Amino acid sequence: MKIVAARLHRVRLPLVHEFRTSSHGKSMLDHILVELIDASGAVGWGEIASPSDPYYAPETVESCWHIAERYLVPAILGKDWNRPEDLAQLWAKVRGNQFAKSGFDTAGWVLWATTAGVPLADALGGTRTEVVAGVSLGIEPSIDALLTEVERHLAAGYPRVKLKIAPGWDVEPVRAVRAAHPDLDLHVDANGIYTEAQSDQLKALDEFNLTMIEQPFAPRDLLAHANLQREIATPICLDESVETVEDLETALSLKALRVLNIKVSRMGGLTPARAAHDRAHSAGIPVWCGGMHEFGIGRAANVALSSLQGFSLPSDVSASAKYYTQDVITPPVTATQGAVRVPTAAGLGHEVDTAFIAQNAVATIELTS
Ligand code: OSB
Ligand code: MG
Repeated sequence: MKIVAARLHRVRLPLVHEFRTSSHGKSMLDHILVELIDASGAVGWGEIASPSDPYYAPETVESCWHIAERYLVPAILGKDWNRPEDLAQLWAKVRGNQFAKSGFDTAGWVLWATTAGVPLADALGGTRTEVVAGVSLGIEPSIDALLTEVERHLAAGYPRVKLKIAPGWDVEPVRAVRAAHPDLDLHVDANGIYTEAQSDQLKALDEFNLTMIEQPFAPRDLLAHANLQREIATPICLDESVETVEDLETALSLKALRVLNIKVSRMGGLTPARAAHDRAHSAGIPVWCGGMHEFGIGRAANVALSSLQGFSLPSDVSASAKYYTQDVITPPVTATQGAVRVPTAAGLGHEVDTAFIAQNAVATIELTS
């Protein structure tokens, strides 16, 4: 296959409900949609779901646009390739910048699966026909407001709830949610905000029967995670710490995790995300697919990835409607009683709504070979 043209669309959508984590708060999001066109005219779409600020990872929407326009598009235009796994070779000289790469890797997979006439999930080797969705709830203005949010999502059928925590918003909200829902599959995510000196606050969470504590410490501080894991029964899950399969290998040998959150964006695409799944699965580590508030294109890719066997825990693949009133794909991703059906149509399995994208684009460029 040969990419002859690429378009980047920076699309802005308002969020249904403001989302706040230990590191940032947002009421609208700009994601970059990557449209790759091959010599036969076939199209593959991908999504760069970088937050606008460098608070989750070092990348921003602007850095992604720059890397995409200046390095990634030129690396692939006019080059021959056979399988989506081959694409990464073309941009191998570009270090890091996983969010930017992820949009291109995903677009390559979608283009390949579309051309081959197979669903994206099948192309990846997925076997599940349906994936279980969990919700991620941000830091709320009060415990009552949080309890209301939990109720609302349980009523919608989601079987797992993850709560964002931060110093000052940890033991008390968790105690309140656990008291109201003794059997709920509940976990917390600190987005790396605690220091090892604050470990006592995290140990205090051990009594609430949480499914996991996600990324308590800074991304590079694998030793702190290993130290805490030795002292608590609750499994530690890594998110920000694992950007490459080599990071996972290091974390495994340090026993710094018992669960892995795999994000397509954070790892640089479906190819490395699948490799991380394979490695974790062989090490007996359960995985789930994390989200970055993806628009429909990235969301559908997450659903396809979650159809792989090792994704045995609920993934952040809630319905588009949790975040957006209208999505860039039709139909949007929907969940029924907390489960999302894996599409059986070729490629992404959803139509891309190019008119809606054009209406909401704040910048577009086209590059050709
Ligand atoms: O750590 O999982 C995270 C959103 C932005 C930055 C970091 C995270 C998140 C989420 C989003 O939790 C969950 C979703 O997309 O459903
Ligand atoms: Mg996380």
